[in-house]
Amino acid sequence: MMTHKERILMAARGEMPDILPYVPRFDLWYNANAYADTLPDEHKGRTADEIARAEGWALHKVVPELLKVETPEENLHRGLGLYSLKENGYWVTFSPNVDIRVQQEKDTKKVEYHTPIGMVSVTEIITEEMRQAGASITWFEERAIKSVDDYRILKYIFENIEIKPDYERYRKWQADVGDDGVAIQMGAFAPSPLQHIQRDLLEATDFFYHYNDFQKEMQDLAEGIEHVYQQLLQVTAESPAEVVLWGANYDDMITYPSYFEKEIQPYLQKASRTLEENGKLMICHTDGENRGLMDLIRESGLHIAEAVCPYPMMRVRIEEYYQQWGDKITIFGGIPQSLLSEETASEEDFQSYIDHFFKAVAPGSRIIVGVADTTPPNAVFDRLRRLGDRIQKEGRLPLEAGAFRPVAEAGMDETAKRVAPEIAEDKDFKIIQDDVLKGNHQGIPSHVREMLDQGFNPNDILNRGMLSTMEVIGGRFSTGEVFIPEVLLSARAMNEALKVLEPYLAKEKKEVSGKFVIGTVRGDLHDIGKNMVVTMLRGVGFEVEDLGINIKIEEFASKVADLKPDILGLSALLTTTMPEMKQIIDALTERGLRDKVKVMVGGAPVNEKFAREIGADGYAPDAGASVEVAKQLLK
Ligand code: B1M
Repeated sequence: MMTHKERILMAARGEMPDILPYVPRFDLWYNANAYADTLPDEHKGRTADEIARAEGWALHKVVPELLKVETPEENLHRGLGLYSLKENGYWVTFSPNVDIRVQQEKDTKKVEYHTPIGMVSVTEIITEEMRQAGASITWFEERAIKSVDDYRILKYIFENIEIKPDYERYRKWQADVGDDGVAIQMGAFAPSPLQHIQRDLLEATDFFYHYNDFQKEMQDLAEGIEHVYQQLLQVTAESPAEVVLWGANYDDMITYPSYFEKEIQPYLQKASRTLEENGKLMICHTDGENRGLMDLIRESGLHIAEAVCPYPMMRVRIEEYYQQWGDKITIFGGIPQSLLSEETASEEDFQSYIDHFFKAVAPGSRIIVGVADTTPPNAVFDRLRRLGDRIQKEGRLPLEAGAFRPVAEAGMDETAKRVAPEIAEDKDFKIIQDDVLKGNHQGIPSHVREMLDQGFNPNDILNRGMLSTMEVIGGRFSTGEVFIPEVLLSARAMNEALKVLEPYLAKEKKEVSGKFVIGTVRGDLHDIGKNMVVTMLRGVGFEVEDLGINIKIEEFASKVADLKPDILGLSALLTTTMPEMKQIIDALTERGLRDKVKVMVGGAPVNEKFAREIGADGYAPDAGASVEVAKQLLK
C-alpha cells in the first residue's frame, strides 16, 4: 500500500500510482465552520489536518494559510508580496537602510518602509465578515504603489532585501506533514518580477494604466525585484523540498495571452529549468480562467498545475485539460468548488459530474484529484467524503472507465464562434475614434476642443466619435478580441474627453443621462470586473457612484434611498456571496424602494437564470454588455 506522499509524487512525475491521489483543499470551509462552531459533530474540536487524516485524505499543503503564523514577523511583509512562513524555508530580511514601522489596530495593520529616498506604506485589513466567510488572507486598503514616485523607493527597498535560508524550520514542517502529503515549499506567489508588481504592489485596475503609462519606471522596479527573485530561486532550488510553488493566479483576462507570453512565461521556464537541475518539480496555482492560456501554460515548464478549475465554473472542460496538458503537466484539482454546495449544484449534478470525471481522465496518469480552488463554507461536507469513497472504489489505476471522449461541439468555446464587431469609420470623427481606440487620453481633450471650435455638435462628437467606438471595444472584449487593458485605456480616454464635453452637453441633451450606484456585495472582495463596468458606464456618460467592495445590505439600501439612482448594480464573484444579491433586493422591497430603482447584477458565477430567479431587472455577462443592459433599463 502506497502512502499519500508516494502517490502524489508519482502522479507528479507522470508515473502511475496504485490509485488516484485524493487531496481535497478545505481551508475556507474549515475556517468558516470552526469560527461559527458548525463543524460536523464528529470533527468538532479537530484541526483541519486532523479532519483530513481522520477521513483518510491526503493533506493539501500547496497554498499556505497566510493568517496562521507563529510570529507576526512571518507575514509582516505581505504588502511587499513577500513572506517568511515555515512553508517558505527562508526569511526576508532588510538592510538597516530600511526602517520598518508598524501600526496595528484591531482589524487594521499599516506598515511603513522608511528609506533615505522616501517612504512607502501598505495597509491591510480583515473584517468580521471576512472572518465569518473563512478568509485565509487580508485585504489591502492601501497598496505599496500609489504614485509614480513610489517606483524608485520600492526599487531601493527591494535592492536592500536579503533572503536568508532557514531549512530547519521547513524540515520540521515537512516532518509534521510526513507521509500524509507533500509539503510544498512556497518559492514565490508571483512567477516573475513584473508579475510581482501586478499581483502584489499595485491596485488591480491601476496596474493596467501604469503598465501603459510608466513603462520605464516599472521596468526599473522589476530589475530591483529581480535582485530578490534570483535569491528566492537559488534558496528554493537548494532546499530539502521535493516540489516548489512558483506562481499563482493566472487568468486569461488579467494575465492576458500576450502579457503572459512576454512577462510570465520566460521566467516560469527559467525557474522550471533551475528547479529541475536541482531535482525538484515546479507547481503553479492555476486557479483562474485558462481558456486563452492553454498553449502558453503547456509550454511554460510547470510539472503540476494546481487548482485546475474546469467547466461548469470556468470555460475549459476537464477532458480538454486532460487532452491538452495530460501528457506533460500533472493536473491537480478538477473538481470545481461550485459542485460541492446545494445552492449551486444539485445532488444529480454532483453525481453526474463525478461519473463524467472518471471517464474524462482515463487512464488516470498525471491526475491528482482536488477541489478548485477550495471547498466553500456552505459545502455539503458529505460530498467530499463520497468523492473520497468513490476514488477508493473506482480510482484504481489505470482507470477502466472507458476510452477518452472527444470534446463535444457543445463544449467548445462559445466566444470563438461570435463575430467581433467592426468600427464604422466616420471620416469627420476619425481622429476622435482613433483616440478612443488607442486609448489616447492625453491627446483626446485637445482634439475635442478643436472640433468644438470648428463648430461640431457636442452630441455628435459624443455619439459618432466616442460612443460608437466604445461600443465596438466593448463588443470586441466580449468576443475575446481585445483584453482588459484596451478596454480600460479606451474608457479612460472617453472619460477625459467627457470632461471637456460636459459643459456643452449640459446645454444640449445628453444621449445617456442616468445615475448608477454600484458595489461588490458583502463578503466579496473582488473588484477588477466591477471597476471595468464602472469605467465603461462612466465612459458612456452615466453618473456612477462606486461604493467599493464588501458592501453591506443596509448600505446598498441607504444609498438607494439617499442618492435615488436609476440603477443599482451588484457584483459578486463568489458563489457563496451570490445570495447577498437576493437579500439586497428583498431589503429594497421591505424599505419600499424596489419600484424606485432598477437592479442589475453581474459577476463570473452569476447568470441570466439566477438574475431572473432573484428578481433582478437585468444581467450583464461582461463590461461591454453592462452598457447595453443599463441603457435598456433606462428605457
Ligand atoms: Co478569487 N476567486 N478568491 N481572488 N479570483 C475566483 C473568483 C475563483 C473563481 C477562482 C477559482 O476558484 N477558480 C474563486 C471563486 C469560486 C466561486 O465561488 N465561484 C475565487 C476564490 C475561491 C477566492 C478566495 C476565496 C480564495 C481564498 O481565499 N482561498 C478569495 C476570496 C476573497 C473574498 O472575496 N472574500 C479570493 C481572493 C482573490 C484575490 C484577492 C487574490 C483576487 C481579487 C483581486 C481583486 O479583485 N482586486 C482574486 C482573483 C483575481 C480571482 C480570479 C483569478 C479572477 C477574477 C477577475 O478579476 N477576473 C477568479 C477566477 C476567475 O473568475 N476567472 C477568482 C477578471 C474580471 C475582468 O472578470 O470579475 O468576472 P470578472 O468581471 C467581468 C464580468 O463578470 C462582468 O464584467 C466584468 C468585465 O467583463 N461583471 C459584471 C462583473 N461584475 C459585474 C456587475 C455587473 C455587470 C457585469 O452589473 C452590476
